[in-house]
Amino acid sequence: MKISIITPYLGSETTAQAQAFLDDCRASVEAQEPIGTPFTVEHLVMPDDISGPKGVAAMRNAACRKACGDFFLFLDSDDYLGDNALGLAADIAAKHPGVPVAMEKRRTWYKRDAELQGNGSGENVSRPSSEKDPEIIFNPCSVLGILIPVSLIKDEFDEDLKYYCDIPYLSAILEQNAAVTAEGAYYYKRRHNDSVRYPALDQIKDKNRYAEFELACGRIGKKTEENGIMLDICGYIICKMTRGKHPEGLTWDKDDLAHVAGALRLCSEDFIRRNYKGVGRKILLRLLKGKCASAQRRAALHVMNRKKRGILGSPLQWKWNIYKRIFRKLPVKKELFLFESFLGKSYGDSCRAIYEYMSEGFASDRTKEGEKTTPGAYNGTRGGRRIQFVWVIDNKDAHIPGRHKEVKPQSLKYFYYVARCGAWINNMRQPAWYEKRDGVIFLECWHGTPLKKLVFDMEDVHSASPEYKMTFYRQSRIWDWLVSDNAFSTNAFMSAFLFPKEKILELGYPRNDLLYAPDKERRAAAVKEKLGIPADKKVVLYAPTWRDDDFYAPGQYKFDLPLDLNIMEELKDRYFFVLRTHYFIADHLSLSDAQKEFVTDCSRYNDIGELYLISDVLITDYSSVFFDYANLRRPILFYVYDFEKYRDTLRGFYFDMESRCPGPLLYTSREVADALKGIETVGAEFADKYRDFVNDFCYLDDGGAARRITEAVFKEEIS
Ligand code: C2G
Repeated sequence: MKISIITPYLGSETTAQAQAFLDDCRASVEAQEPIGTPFTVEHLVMPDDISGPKGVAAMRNAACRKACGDFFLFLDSDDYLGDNALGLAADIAAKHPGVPVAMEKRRTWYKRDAELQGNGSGENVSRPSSEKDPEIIFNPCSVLGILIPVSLIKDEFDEDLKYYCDIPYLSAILEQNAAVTAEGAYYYKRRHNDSVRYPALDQIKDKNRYAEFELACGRIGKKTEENGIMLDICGYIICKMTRGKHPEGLTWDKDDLAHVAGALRLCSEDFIRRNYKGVGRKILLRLLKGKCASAQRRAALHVMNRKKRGILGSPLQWKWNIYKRIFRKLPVKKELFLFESFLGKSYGDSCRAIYEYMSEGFASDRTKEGEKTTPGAYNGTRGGRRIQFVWVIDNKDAHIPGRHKEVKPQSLKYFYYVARCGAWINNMRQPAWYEKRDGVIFLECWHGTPLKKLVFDMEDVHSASPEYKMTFYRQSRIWDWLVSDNAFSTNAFMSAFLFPKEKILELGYPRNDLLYAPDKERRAAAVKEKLGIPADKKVVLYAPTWRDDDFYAPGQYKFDLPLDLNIMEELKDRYFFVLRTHYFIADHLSLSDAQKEFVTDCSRYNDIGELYLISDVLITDYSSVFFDYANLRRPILFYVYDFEKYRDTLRGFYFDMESRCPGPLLYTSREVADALKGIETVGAEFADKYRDFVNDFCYLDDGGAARRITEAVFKEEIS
């Protein structure tokens, strides 16, 4: 048996990601071995013309003309085969001569290694139905992953069809013989997480898509109901219409709906009643009778119910409605400055430093009332009105000084201030629904120099929101300014956020001003006392980052303390441990009474900057905390128990940790304890690397970043 595998490689697929996808595709073919029935394989990868792309159909036709196998198998360049897929399919084909053999299809976000080693997503989507997750859009009548005997192939692909050339092609084959399934033979259909630079065909916004769909469906033969084609078409329509919004980000209009209804022309009412029930049946029947608007209303109601919102909506949706219909109609208050740090979980980070720098200016107002002045601080009005400060905060330990208002995240007041503020100073992404109004300045401080790859530099996205590249892209387009701590971060932000250099303020991190404060010793002593840490103990701060693939829901990540406290206990005469989980971590650490004698949990502590001040040693992993901490020139240990997985699967790094980190990479709690015992030796051993590291990453921090940023952004604005 000779199998010709046909892979078009489109002209648009020029990105490194497309190449990586193709490498996976090729590797998956090379890994195929016969199980019982012997076979040979020719893999025909047909690159499209970059200067004048001809499209999938033309590339497939060109490859088919060259192919000399007895079977064709169409495999897209962004997909791959599971292990033994071909062997299993060939065995079935040998038992059923002249019959097409369909592999089971799985959709995945991940590359081959991750998927096949069990870190993937792999949902089976061989047959769509209204009950299935509507996010899974199935290609109707897809030729992919079907071992087709060449004797069944009559026509070429229609090169005028850009998206749906498979429909008439495959229906002509299946009309002769329905396919049998090769169970356990997987065809992995890979989802594209970068729809900005490398959209899959089903992510392309094209107003003509549904007209072509109708046209392609019009070319299928009469026996469509018997061989699964109509099931595919109907399933596809239900999936598309019950996605919640228009699947390609456009809006459903009358024409689209009429085309979708037109695609059902060869389908009978009886067929729909036999195969569908519930909402799927209702939508299809309405379309069949030409009641397109009614079908769409039914689909929208289904989406609303699925989200458990009901007709009236959730409380959050109500607030959002008031925001949209009332608050946003009120004029922008240019003098209203909104501050938010880590989603309102803390009064800290660069937003705090900028606020304190700005608000101290008002201390000079207070002199008139006999209070103390802070000289050199910022003072002002915007749009002729005195600046008002509002903090988004939900942390009982946050004691925000100065004249300001506080609002809780997601409260009605929050929506009010978000709608009306004239400046928003944030260190994370704003909500996806926020639309910036004229005259508003959005200052994005961000939250760290990146070691781990971010957004568009990440290959696969393993976190709870796999579509986060697109969302991030949309959100970051409204940022007027983005703060960067060093030239390295600037470059990373340009490639990771696709962000323009002109809008990046490479002026140091305001949050690190604290580490240069003249009274930092006094502040550290006060914090130590507040936390009840014995003054005679050295303090170790353990601050790891989060793991993308270990979550309950978006923004709610799991955490099992990897540091063995039984081993750390050996060091309790010398050290006191401060544990600090990342703000995404939902799990709470539980400490026994005995452990509380040498450990404290400061995960909810307001500002990690103050914890840097009190600690003598930092233990971290891949978190950006060490870039900031290095400003203190104190020892840093890297406890990287899952180094290879983090580097090769979860994220990847911007530089080689082994050669550039200013401290040792340690893999077990025992190694950490030993390093702590000999911390002086560590210091001496890493002195040169530490110096280079500080020169590369901390050279802008000097205690004056908040002033520089405030002046760069607001000097012209504020009088
Ligand atoms: N942080 C913290 N406690 C931790 C870890 C982090 O308070 N245990 C705070 C620090 O201010 C840190 C910031 O959160 O700088 C960002 O945390 P990261 O671990 O670096 O991870 P992430 O939030 O994914 O940010 O470009 C910055 C990062 O690399 C991405």
